[in-house]
Amino acid sequence: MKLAIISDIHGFYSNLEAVLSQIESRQVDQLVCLGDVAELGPEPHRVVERLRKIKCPVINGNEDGALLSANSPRNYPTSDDKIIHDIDKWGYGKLTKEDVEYMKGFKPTIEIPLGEGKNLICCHGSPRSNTEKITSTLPDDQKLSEIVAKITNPSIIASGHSHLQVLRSYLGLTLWINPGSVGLPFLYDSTSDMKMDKAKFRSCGEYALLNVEDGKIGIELNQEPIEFEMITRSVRESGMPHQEWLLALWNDYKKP
Ligand SMILES: [Mn+2]
Repeated sequence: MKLAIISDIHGFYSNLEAVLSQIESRQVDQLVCLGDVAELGPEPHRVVERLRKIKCPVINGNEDGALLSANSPRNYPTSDDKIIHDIDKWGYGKLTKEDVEYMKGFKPTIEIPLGEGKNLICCHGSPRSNTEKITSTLPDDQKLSEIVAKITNPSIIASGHSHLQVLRSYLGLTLWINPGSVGLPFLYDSTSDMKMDKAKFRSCGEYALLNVEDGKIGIELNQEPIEFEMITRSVRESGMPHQEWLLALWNDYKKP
């Protein structure tokens, strides 16, 4: 059985297309998305429509909730928070009724049987919260075992949210995978809070492939290069607010 895991597309349709075409060439049996599909990027509707049409099961990410509630008032602790809210309101306005209904059906967790008693638990942050961040540098196995305490027999856990690829084992038994981010892969681990003024993104689309055969598990963490030009073009043609603010978050950005 071959599974593809994607996460954190954030409205970057050309990244999604590049990643999906790689995945298609690998003839996978199933695709799953760990959430944060449309918020912040230039093409929220096209991303949601694409996932909807291929009937991709999707986890409810924290930013999926933020996008769906974009018309509610928010506090702005920093000036970036106001900018992000402007973009969220614009993005929500681009979604169709069908998109919104589809997004409301996103699940907190999805469990996929892998055969021979093994299973894959998919979530956005952790199985208990879509804002809990599991990175490769999270220090202790104790914390991980507490996080999964209520889960019976986890073989593999896949989570997104940190936009950083992870493969780690804990207690010698269970594997934790993060496929990274399709639309906004971080250049480095900002282990404190994910503040946008510290963020830098790379021009690539990340995803994971999971191969399970005769009880053996193989995992690939992949990075598909994306032309920064293509990202720039999609942002500038979108009509979205705060375009230069957004593009300046890329490592490749040069002022026009
Ligand atoms: Mn995200």
